[in-house]
Amino acid sequence: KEEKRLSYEQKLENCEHSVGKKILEIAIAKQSNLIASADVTTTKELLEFAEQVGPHIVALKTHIDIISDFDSDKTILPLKDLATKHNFLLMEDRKFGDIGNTQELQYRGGMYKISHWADLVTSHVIAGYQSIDCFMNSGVIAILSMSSKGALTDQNYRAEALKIVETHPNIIGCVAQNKVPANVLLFTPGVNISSKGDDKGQQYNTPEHVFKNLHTDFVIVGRGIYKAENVEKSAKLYKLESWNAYLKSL
Ligand code: BMP
Repeated sequence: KEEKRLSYEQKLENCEHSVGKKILEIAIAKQSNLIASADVTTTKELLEFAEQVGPHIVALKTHIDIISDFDSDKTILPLKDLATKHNFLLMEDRKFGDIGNTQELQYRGGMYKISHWADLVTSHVIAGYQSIDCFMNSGVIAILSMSSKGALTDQNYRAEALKIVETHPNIIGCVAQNKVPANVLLFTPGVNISSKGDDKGQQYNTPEHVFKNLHTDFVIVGRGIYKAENVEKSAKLYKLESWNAYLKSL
């Protein structure tokens, strides 16, 4: 018999990490399991986007190093204010992938000072269990597998990575395109309602597919929202479709 998926309420009971709890509480309060990916390249676009999608999301995912005019006062301070105003978390999709010492420098220092503002960070676990110890101020979402065609994250890699996901106290969940044990929070990118993929290897599934077949907890949507003619309307649509798909999968 198929393993039943757990509800956000059940996951909240089992969750020990404060940021893991927070994202689940926001999901329940806002009836949303949507993370919008803000893959825009200026501070102005980033803040406008956050203002428009803020009411509908649990987290805003950034690639902070693609912002051409990054400035911690002008970019991060207003972004944090918007996160407070609309009750969403900030998730920096840095995909760390180095030894612990280097990751610590990248996480705490440089111009982005990610540790000062990111509630969540993504990281590969390719450098082993201890490489994740440095992420003390954020919840870590580990990359288990990737959405692009030909990704090298095969079954053996995923099984080894999952052991780290299930035992490291800094890790709150993982990014994957496959089912994971019910106690692990699953974040799934590569979600789009109207497209099957792009010409750079990205592959898309629908919200319906990922909630039904993968028991995903949170969908991550980029171009489906930020490239839409009406950004707010599209965020609302993805929020509704994904929430309904979650309810159906219970
Ligand atoms: P889009 O929906 O426009 O394809 O964007 C997907 C976003 O999710 C991008 O920011 C990308 O970096 C990220 N992502 C992904 O697409 N696949 C993965 O396996 C992991 C990701 O973080």
